[in-house]
Amino acid sequence: SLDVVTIGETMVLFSSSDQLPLEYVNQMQKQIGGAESNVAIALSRLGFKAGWISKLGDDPFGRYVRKFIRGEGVDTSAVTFTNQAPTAVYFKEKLSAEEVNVYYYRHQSAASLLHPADINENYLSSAKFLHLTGITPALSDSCQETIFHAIRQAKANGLKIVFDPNLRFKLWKNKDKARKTLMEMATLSDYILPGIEESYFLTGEEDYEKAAQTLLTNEEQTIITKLGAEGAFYYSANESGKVEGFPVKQVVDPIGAGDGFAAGVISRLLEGGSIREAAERGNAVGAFVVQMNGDVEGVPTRTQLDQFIDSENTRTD
Ligand code: KDG
Repeated sequence: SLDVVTIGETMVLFSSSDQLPLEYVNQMQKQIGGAESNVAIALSRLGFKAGWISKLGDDPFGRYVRKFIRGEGVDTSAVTFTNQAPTAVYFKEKLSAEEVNVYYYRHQSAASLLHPADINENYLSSAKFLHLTGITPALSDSCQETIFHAIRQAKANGLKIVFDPNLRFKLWKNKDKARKTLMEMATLSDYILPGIEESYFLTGEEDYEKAAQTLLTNEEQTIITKLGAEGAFYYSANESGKVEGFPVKQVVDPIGAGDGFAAGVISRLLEGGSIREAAERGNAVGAFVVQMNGDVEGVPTRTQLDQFIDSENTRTD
């Protein structure tokens, strides 16, 4: 049985250690990136059992992606391969530590062929949480159907749904469609983890507390809004509050921080922690991720995380 199941596309990622416009970069390194597998890998490093559902091309990149994710201890038994489409690739352009652009080569990729039949109900129902992001429904119509199908199965089997809007304008044909689809997913979710700008986009508000109130559409839900270095704001029918961010020595690569945050939140909820503790854990994991190159390389192990939190709690300066 699993603690968490997640569904989404993972791409091979090429990036350069040089801070240069991509057109002048000559050497690149090969890594992987995919919001949902980033979360699964992070949960696995923190000691939980995560399963990742996806489709990969029957090609060297597909095999590389599966090997990497499986090597991190994530269950990949529900991943399928197709020879109808290739594994997606993406390129990261780093102009400065904070200014990072991404270029996708993922249109009609293998994962865009994900279909409701790729979700095995027995597999899904063995987990306690289903983690989803707003990236997957933007990939294709069949991906969107797959996500809503999974949501129905999760609800029928008593799983809690954690939703990260992960708004990617490059993938959506228009903003109204993006807003409508992401709001529909939010309404069906138990935990919604928007970034501050995403919460504004979805609700039309310009204040994160008001935006969180608007995102809450039923009494059972919890909103945790990521405020970057400022920490996080949590809001539910019974409680609300703000937690401080952890100090970060140097931001090296911000991509993947939100996924680390989601994994931190879910890990604490799995331990029976409070919403406030979950938000704190999310911040701690996010702080690790931004201090290392790569989308997932910076995620701490359980031991590293515990040491970091202990040292923060005993800090006297
Ligand atoms: O959250 C980080 C992800 O955005 C990154 O790993 C790649 O999944 C990705 C995407 O679609 O941008």
